[in-house]
Amino acid sequence: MDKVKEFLKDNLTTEDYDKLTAVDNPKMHTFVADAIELCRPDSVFVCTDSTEDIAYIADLAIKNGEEKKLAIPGHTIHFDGYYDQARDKSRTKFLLPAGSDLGASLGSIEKSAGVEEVRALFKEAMAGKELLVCFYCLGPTDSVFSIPCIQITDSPYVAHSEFILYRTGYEQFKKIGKSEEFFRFLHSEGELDERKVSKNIDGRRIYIDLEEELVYSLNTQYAGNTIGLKKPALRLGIHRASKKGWLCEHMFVLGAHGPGGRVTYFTGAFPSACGKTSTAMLTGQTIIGDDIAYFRKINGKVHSVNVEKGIFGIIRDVNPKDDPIIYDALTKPCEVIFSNVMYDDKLKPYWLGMGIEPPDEGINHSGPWRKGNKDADGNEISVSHRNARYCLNIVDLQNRDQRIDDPQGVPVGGFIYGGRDSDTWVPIEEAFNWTEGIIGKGASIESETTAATLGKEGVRKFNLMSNLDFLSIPLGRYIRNNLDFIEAVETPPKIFSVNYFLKDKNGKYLNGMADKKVWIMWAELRVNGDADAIETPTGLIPKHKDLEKLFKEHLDQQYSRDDYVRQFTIRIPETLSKLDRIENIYKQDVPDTPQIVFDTIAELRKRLKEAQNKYGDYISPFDLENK
Ligand code: SPV
Ligand code: MN
Repeated sequence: MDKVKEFLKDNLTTEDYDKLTAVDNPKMHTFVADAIELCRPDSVFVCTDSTEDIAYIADLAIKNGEEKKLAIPGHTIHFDGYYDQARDKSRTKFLLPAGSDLGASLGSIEKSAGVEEVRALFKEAMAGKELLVCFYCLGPTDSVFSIPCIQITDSPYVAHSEFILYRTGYEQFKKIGKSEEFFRFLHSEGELDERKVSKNIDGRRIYIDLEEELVYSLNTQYAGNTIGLKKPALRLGIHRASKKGWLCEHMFVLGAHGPGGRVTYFTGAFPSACGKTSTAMLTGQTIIGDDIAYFRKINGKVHSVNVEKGIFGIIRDVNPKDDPIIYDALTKPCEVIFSNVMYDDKLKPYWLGMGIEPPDEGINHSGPWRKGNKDADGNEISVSHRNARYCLNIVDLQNRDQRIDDPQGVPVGGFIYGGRDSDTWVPIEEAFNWTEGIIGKGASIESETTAATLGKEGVRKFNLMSNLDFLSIPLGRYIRNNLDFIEAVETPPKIFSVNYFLKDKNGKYLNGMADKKVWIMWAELRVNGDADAIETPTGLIPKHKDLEKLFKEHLDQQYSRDDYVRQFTIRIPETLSKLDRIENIYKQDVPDTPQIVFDTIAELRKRLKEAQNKYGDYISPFDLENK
C-alpha cells in the first residue's frame, strides 16, 4: 500500500476509507490526505451521492448550529457574520508564479508566498471539527461539459448548499479513473463565535491557483467566497475554457416561449442585483439556470448548459407580485436555505420587499434585532441584509425547463447583456452583428454598483460581460476568445443589450419591473425573423407597433407612443460619453486590447456623430423609422 493510502487508512474510519478508495484516483487521494494533515480535523466524513450521506450533511449543519430549522418543512436559515455578507474582492487573489502577469485589474499574489501564507492560516484550522469530503459535477453529468470537482470543507452549511446548487459527483469521479482533470476546493470557516459565524474576518482569504485548478478559501462563510463550485470555479472555468476553446460566462440560460409553441434559448449576463435572476424567471417562460453557463460548439451551433442545478438568489423584493414563482417555492415545503433574513418566534422568515410588513423584532444577521437598531457604524440595521439570499433546487420551481439536464445543452438563439444604467442605453437594442455585440454591448457594460459586493453603492462601474470580478485571463484575451468563438458557426446567436433602469430627469424609473418580459419576447421574435426593427447608429430597436402588441399580449397594457419615445430616444451625448469612458478604460488599463475593439468604437462614434449632425442630440425613434 502506498504512503498516501496508508495515511488515509490511519485517519479515516473503515467505512469512509472504503468510500474514498472506491474512487481510484491518486491525485484526489493525495489532496484529501494533505488537507487532513494540514487542517487536523477531529474526524473525516466522505460523502457519496447517496441520499443518506447527503442527509447526514444537512443534519450536521443543524447540529453544529450553522443552520436552524424554520417552521416550513425543509426550510432552514443560516447567518453569515455581520461583516461577511458579500464577495470580498480585495482578499480574492490569483496565485501567480513569479514572472507571470494577468494585468493590473486582476488581484494576484506571488504564488510561493501566497501558498505559504494561506497554508499557515489553514494549519490546524479544523481542530475540533469534522472535515467533509464532497464530490460534485459542474454541468450535467456524463456530458462533454462535465467538470468533476472535489470540495473539502469544515462547514456543513457550505457542503449542504452545494448539494442544492450542484449535481452530485461521486459516481462521476469513478468514471474518470485516474484523470487529473478536476477542480479542487479547500475551505475552512475558521474559528466561529457563539453565533456560529466566522470570527477572524481579517484572516479572510480566497486564493486561486489556476495552473493547479485549486482554490483555498478561509475565515468566511458567505457563499460567494466559500462555495467553491460557484465563483471560485467560475474563475477556474474561464481559465480552462480559454485554454481549450470554449466559453465560460456569468450568464443565465432561459427558454423563451414564442408563437406556435417554439422555444428559443437566451443566455444573459448582468452584474449582480441588476435583474438577472428575474429575467431568468420571467413568467410563462422556462428556466435552465440563473448564474453561470458553459458554451461549446456542437454540430456547428452554439450550445449552452447551466453549470449549476440550483439558485442562490437575492431575496430582496421577492414578493407574490414581482416574483410569483420564487415566492411560491419560498413558502411551500421544499429544501430551501435562507441566509441573512430575519426570523421571528414562530420561525417564520421575513425580508425586505416581501410584500408584507415584518414584525418589529426577531433574529437577523445582526443577532437579536429590533426595528431602529443601529450597527457599530451608526447605520440603521434593516430587517434583512440587502444581499440576503435563498438557496433552492431548480426542480422545485414550476417553471423549470425540460432540457435542464440535457448533456448536449441547448442551442442558443441570443445573448443578452444588461446593466444598471440610469441615462444611456435604451431598454433593448440588437447589435448589427456578433463583433459589434461583443464589443459594443458585452465589453461595454457599465453598471451602477449594488450590495452584492463590498463597497459603496450607486457608482458607475465598468464590468465587461458582467464577468470582470471573475476574469482569470487578461481582459484582451477574454474579448478575443468571445469574438473568435463563433468561427465556423453557421448562425451565431444574436446579441442584445437591455437596460431596465432608465430614469427620467427627476430620478423616476421610466419602465415598470414587468416590462422586461416584452423586451425578451421581442428578442425572441427577432431571433426567428418575425419582427422588423429600426436602425439606430448603434443597432436595431423595436418598432412601436410591435411593442404595442407585445405589451397588450403579455402584460395586458396599453403602450403609448409617449412612453415609447421617452424610453427609446437615442441619447447621443450620453452614448458618446460612454464610448469615451469605455475607450479610455481599454486604452489605459488593458494593454492587450485587440485593435478591433478600438476600430469598432471608432465606427460606432462615427455613426453617432453623423446622426447627431442630422437629427440633433436626442433622436426620437419615429424620426429614424420615417427617415
Ligand atoms: C453574484 O453576486 O454574482 C452572485 C452571488 O451570483 S455570489 O455568489 O455572491 O457571487
Ligand atoms: Mn452571479
